[in-house]
Amino acid sequence: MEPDARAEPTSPPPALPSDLRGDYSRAAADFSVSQDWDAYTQAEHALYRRLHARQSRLVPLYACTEYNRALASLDSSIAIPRFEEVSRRLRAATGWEIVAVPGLIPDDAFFTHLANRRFPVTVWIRKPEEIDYIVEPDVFHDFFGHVPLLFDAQYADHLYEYGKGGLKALRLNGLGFLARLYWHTIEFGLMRTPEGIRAYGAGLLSSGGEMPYAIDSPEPRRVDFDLMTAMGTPYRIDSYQPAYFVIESFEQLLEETAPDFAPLYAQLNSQPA
Ligand code: HBI
Ligand code: FE
Repeated sequence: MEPDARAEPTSPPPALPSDLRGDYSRAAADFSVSQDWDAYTQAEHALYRRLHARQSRLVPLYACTEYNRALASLDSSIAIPRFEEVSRRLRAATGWEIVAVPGLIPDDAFFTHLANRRFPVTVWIRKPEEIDYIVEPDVFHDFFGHVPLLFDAQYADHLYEYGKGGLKALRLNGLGFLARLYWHTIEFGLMRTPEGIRAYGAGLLSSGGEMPYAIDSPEPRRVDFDLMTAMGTPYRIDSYQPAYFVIESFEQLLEETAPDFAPLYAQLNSQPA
């Protein structure tokens, strides 16, 4: 018997980890904060420039054309970007904007922002000793990894639909499956292009090591994107992925994630863990 789709989720969405490093004390109810751009130090801008220069050498070789085209139009290499300035251009391009946040925010707040075409971007930047790896998303991961593709209409539309789907998933106990979909696409997705396999996932685009690894190494599996397989595949948060999902285009991603996910959640929830 199909579980009642209206059934309350067995457990509330996981609360935020307790030891987050951002300052949540000044956050509004929707977890937005002011970016306070003048508070960034020269050292922080210099670290941002260092990260931007490192990835700017890699993305022409490893990132998809849509990303490189959008990044080229953002003169964001010389300092931590002013979110409001980028939002003005983003609104004109795809109707999206940046919302400054203190770091990871609860799922319902996160999805509500996406469902209103607002992308949460963390305001703080990592420490120099974290240049190669950081657990929580910082301003470099969020801005360099996620923001440029918001200028691509099909990618932006997918993320908007994803946000609305997320709000529904919270009610249908499908959050874990949707988080996997996000992880295997928006964070670590690959795309097949005429020039070969290229990265579009933010976790790859902002990483010095994993982007070349995901594309060049014989180690990981690279599997054609399939919605149910992606939602059924757990992801690793503290190591490179053992498998990466490959889409043909953002159009395919938009089309494949258009259907109502409720029956898929029911099917996935009824599968052995
Ligand atoms: N919060 N700021 C921020 N950024 C994220 O990517 C994020 C989040 N909260 C929840 C979350 N991602 C995931 O749970 C969803 O992608 C499923
Ligand atoms: Fe991210």
